[in-house]
Amino acid sequence: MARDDPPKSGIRDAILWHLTYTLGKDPDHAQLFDWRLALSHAVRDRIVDRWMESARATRRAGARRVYYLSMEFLIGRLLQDNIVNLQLADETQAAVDSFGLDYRALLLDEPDAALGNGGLGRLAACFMESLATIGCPAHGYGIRYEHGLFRQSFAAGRQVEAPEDWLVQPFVWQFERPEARFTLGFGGHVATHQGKPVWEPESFVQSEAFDVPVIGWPGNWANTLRLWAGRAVDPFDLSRFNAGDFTAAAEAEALARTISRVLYPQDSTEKGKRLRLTQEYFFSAASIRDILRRFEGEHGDLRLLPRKVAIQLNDTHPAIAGPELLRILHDERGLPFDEALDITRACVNYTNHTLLPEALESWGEGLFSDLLPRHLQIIERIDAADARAHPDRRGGARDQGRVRMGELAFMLSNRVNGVSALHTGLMKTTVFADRHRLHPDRIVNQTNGVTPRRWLLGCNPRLSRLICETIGRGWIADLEQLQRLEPHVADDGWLGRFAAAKAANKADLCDWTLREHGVALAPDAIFDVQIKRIHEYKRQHLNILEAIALWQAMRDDPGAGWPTRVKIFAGKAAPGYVLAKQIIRLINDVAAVVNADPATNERLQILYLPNYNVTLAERLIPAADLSEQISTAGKEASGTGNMKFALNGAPTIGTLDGANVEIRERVGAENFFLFGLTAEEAEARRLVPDHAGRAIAADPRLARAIEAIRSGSFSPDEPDRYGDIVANLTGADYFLVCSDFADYWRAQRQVDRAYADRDGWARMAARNLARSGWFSSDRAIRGYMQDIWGAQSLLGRE
Ligand code: CJB
Repeated sequence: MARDDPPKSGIRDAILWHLTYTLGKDPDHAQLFDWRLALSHAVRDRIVDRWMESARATRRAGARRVYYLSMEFLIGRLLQDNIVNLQLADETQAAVDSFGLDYRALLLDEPDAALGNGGLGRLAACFMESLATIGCPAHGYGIRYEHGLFRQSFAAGRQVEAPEDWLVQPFVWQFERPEARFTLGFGGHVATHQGKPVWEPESFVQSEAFDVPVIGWPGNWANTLRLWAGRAVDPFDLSRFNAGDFTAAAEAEALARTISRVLYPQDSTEKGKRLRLTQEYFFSAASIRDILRRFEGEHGDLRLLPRKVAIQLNDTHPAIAGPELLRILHDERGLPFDEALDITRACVNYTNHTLLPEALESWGEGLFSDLLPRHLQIIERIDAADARAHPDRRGGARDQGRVRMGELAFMLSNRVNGVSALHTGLMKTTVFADRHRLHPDRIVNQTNGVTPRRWLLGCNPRLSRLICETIGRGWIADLEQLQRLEPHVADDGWLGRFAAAKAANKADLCDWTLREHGVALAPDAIFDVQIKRIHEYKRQHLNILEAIALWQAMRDDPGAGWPTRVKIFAGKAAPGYVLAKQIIRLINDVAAVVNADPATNERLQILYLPNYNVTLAERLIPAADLSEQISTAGKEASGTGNMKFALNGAPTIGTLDGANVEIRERVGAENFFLFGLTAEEAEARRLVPDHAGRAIAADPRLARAIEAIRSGSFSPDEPDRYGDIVANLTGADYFLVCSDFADYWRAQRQVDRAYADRDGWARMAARNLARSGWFSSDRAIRGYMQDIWGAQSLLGRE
């Protein structure tokens, strides 16, 4: 090996080169870690030229750029994704094999970058990948959290949180950009100079940029994900150090770094914390400055901004970007306020991801003016202008001493979108009913999607191989081509291969649970999987109640021919969400009792896997038979896990909620196990006095399952451990667990019967795959490009 340029031709030589010259390791002594970093560098080298060429092409075309602002990018591991998208999988595997290393172990050595909580953050990651695949010039902007979402383990069934430390290892995919630093102000007051308001902040923080290239399939275009880290303006106070106060000398740096230290672990709930608002302003303001710097480097006239810039707010977390842009245009660039407002609104769009009232962000005006005094004044002016334009409006951005970020984002957006047809419809009739009346064209729908590169090609190689052998490779960039599988579903030979791929994936999962968790699963069982954040509206407790009832029924009638079932759960609860944590503990307690029961444990197993993350999802989804999507109708905005399961040939048992509605429409009602109240019926049911009591009285199975929990069958050492859950279920039961139980039980027994006919089941599963093409994030992104951003692909194949 010569110290020459790193070889570009063969990946094998490139790995050896980087091992020697980048890592400084002799192959004879290299650890898995060294090999993985060497491979990552070799792969990264193959992205960079494309990346630079994409940036050049964008500049040449003077094209409109899309800026996706998101507090969360749940990107997971990147090595395999990049290898797959560069079409290097076969060559890389051969090279790694030739070194006598385990390819999968090498890929799994990479830390899982959990810079997000759940669906919202994962959607942002899928969208970045699709933008690159389509060749839409785009930048993602987020925060480079030192600690991503906490690591979850269980102690006696209870969730225990530990800090996540992905950045302890070198993050090969990032490029530090010291030149793109911005100094951002906080606090202080607004002075008047020559009749004009001037914000005089009290303190300053710098934003430092780290760029991660995102390469699309099949390696023709790369965009940038720019993540901001907090840095002190003056990192070190030498005079304090010299005076002997060593800790204080580094205080400014510690404070600044706090901003990008941790991801807030709330999901679908907001905790009004000052640091959270600081994070939101920090990354929004840095991003707006970066956008303006780029624009002004290429164009002179700020009035051109809307033709060159489309900003997407992923939920309200970056909503302060609107007032910040307006502030800079008006206060710093001198545009009249109304013109600055029009330009801002022509650039900005907002995606709403939830209707749950507890998740709609608002900030006390006191905190707001403390941290962002000039922005509060600007919001007052926006609100006043809105009140003048719509004297009959019912509410503004400021209400009872609070700043409501949803209203603000709506007012400052050209388009506002929901994430499934049902959710968008409900936005128009509930949270944004008044706004929709005033602006009937502003709300549009863009049903979510998932990237098929990660969620089929990468995570399910067996099924992908079968698909490629059957219909070629066109589906990878055009997922609707999966329809071409449809005629093969009737072919027994093909169906057998399809079923064999699923069986092999299940066998892999069994090996893994045995190796990692010491749990032997029955490979022939129905793998019934519910993996997502733990939340009352997602109703993991409905699932475990059904498991209890099933266990009781099996004990009553052991000879009834019950099919074998493995119920798999995974998911984290927000650390402060007491009831969600109780649900986790209950599932673990029930699992301990049920799994130890010799009368039933050949037929029913319950497994709660700790530390759910992207990697675990990639492992579980290809091995699933049944997808649990059982939220209370009207509460799950879309769901995206539901799409991943269908795409991997796992039929859904679910309610008419979020994108389940559209999945059922597309895969066919006969290939979907529907149960439960509709959103409308759910609203009506809540008005029925004692609806839970009535449902319990009408269903002895439900009554008995609840009674088992209440009497301490699963917590004999502490019988009233689950008093809160029981009180909730038998009392208000806002999420209608009891009302939906009987129908859920019925649908589950329908699953039992359907699964007994293995060919019938395989056909159903294959039809889920063949009809899921529409749920690609490529389709979703094309929708945004056309209906919201007015953006074009620069790849010349659109
Ligand atoms: N969502 O993950 C989150 N976090 C929130 O704070 C609010 C919503 C989820 O966003 C996904 C992407 O749009 C949706 O599929 C999901 O239904 C929603 O809960």
